Amino acid sequence: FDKNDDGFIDKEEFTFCWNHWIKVIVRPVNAFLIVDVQNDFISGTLNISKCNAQQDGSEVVEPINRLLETVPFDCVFYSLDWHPPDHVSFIDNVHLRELHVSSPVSADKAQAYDTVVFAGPPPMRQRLWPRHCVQDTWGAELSNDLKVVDGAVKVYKGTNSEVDSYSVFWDNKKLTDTNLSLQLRNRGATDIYICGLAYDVCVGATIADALAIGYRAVLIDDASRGVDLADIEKTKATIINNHGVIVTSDQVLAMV
Ligand code: VGL
Ligand code: ZN
Repeated sequence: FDKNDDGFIDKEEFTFCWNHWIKVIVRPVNAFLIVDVQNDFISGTLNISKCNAQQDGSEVVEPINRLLETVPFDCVFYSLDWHPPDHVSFIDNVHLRELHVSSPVSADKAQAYDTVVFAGPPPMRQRLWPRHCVQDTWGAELSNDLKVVDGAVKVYKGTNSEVDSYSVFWDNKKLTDTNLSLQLRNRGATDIYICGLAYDVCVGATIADALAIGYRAVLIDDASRGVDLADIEKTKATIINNHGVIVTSDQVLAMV
């Protein structure tokens, strides 16, 4: 600071600098994470509208596009469920691996959406799904209607045949990090806005990890659709209990 004739710091200059720096210091760095808005979940083999909650996955596209066009997020991430053909979560692969004696269902009786226990070691609980989001297939592509902004980063998960990955941060056994946490750290992110498919599966697991890491995490309710109504309610309760925030896309738009 320049000193005045009386030897004191100029008050106007000090106030200007303080106001500038305090804004820099407390300014949030907002990341937008769009989870698994892929063809298979909307109209393909794991079409969530055929699941218990009967929600239409395509309905997330419009609010997400509106947010992308209106809100100046500091960084945007798109995650993709990206499985190899022999992935452990596919019902038609259940015979490829041995089940543990404690498995509630045998390989011969198992159907899509059942939970089994694979032998391991260690034993591993796994919900079985129809074959979906196989790498480099149409079903794994992002919805054609979804806006993809310049400079956005794509994060691929579920690429290890032997372990499923619901969270965009880590696989279900926390063996491997997807690189999302490093990318968020590099950008100095403080707040993460999360939405997409499926509310009670990958969106829920991702926001739980974001909160556990210590991010301020915000779930955009009307930009998410899920599989099971009871599980969606459990997901919301977990978010609230862990000091996350649930908002509508209109509330996010109103902040601009
Ligand atoms: C998902 C089931 C299986 C999801 C991924 O993206 O929510 N759900 N794989
Ligand atoms: Zn999957």
